[in-house]
Amino acid sequence: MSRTLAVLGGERAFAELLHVGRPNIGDREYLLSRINEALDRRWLTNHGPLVREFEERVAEISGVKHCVAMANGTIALEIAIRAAGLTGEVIVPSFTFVATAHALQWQQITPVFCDVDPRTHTLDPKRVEELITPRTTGIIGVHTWGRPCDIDALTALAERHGLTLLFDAAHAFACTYRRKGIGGFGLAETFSFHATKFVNCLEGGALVTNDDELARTARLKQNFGFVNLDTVTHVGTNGKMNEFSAAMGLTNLKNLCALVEHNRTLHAAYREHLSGLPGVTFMEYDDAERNNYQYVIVEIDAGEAPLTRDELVQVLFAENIRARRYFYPGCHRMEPYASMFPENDVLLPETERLSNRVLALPTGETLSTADVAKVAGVIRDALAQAEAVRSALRGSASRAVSAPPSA
Ligand code: T4K
Repeated sequence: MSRTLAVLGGERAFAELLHVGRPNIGDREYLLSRINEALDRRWLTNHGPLVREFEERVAEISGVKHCVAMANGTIALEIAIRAAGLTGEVIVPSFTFVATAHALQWQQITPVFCDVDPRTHTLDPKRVEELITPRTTGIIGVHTWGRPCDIDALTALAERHGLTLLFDAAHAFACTYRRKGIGGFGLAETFSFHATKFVNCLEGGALVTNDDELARTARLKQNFGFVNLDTVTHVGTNGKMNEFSAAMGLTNLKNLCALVEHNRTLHAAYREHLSGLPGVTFMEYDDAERNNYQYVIVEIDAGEAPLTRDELVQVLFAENIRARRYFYPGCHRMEPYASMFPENDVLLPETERLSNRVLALPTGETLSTADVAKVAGVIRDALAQAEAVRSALRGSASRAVSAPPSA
């Protein structure tokens, strides 16, 4: 029996806000005991024992030689870019979180935006090749939603043109590509362990690599360039992770299998409840690989679905379900890039299309399969009553409904 939607005057489906990216906390006793250890030691940052343990675990799970834990995913990317010696122009997708582009522009390197493959949402290698110029020094692929880029094609392309290949693996910790851990591809890869990621360090990130020299340089750059107490050999910054962050990360890692399994169960539940809806495409993961299932992504086709993605967002917000329009708009529509490259609106058709179709739904430790059934039920009901919903959104009721945020 369907309930009355909040936009049509019914009760909200959830009394409290349901977020995409609600932090996973895990075993609080364990977390507090690890924090207490650090307090007892009075060793709070600067490559302390908890950070070293976290680095070892991340390297082991990713199957790589080196992990340098960082203060966040953005600085991990900035340091990877700098340690790899990138300059001039670097090819990146526009369909990504803006940190990927900013990490370049912050260092006076021009991000050259490339379109994505509409099936995979990741860099289209054919389009990448068209953008290579004499100023190009590298390519940064993004394993969007934890689904790996076409790594083989990008690796071959980078080798053919003598370019450095890096991966922004912010979404892809604990995933594999051809059964090999994400982390070991390109010259280096970077993870984000932000509070909203399925393994979180409050704020945190990591650079992972099998390259000894890159790891050494990255570690120096992360710590002001100090090689010992008094000697500085590199321009550096402060990108260090602190001990409390590592304690949070270790707490999530202790629970890693259960976290992934829970995400997988919720993902499967969404798939079941959302199947067969007109104009709604559910993003699948390749079950032959290891995935973290941390994103539940649907695409709403404005031509086929009775409501647009943005109308659905308004319906969901009214129910206290904070579904997110990742990545809307594409980076090329954000400043300074929109002014730098006004022509990108027409040069990136797939990015434009995706950024108007994609919707991220809540998942993670704080949700149950019953919650998923409720969220999916709202989507089903809204699509089934599209005409009434649309006129409510247009009419007086819409004034009471929070509009989706503009970015
Ligand atoms: N590359 C890629 C591809 C990335 O996706 C990201 C980050 C990066 C690089 C950079 O990594 P970091 O430097 O961030 O480590 C969120 C995250 O802030 C961001 O880390 C993430 N990607 C991006 C995809 O999503 P916002 O601005 O959309 O959402 P935010 O942080 O406001 O949080 C989302 C929701 O989560 C909120 O509505 C409320 C809830 N929330 C958030 C926090 C922080 C909580 O319930 N508790 C919390 O503590 O960026």
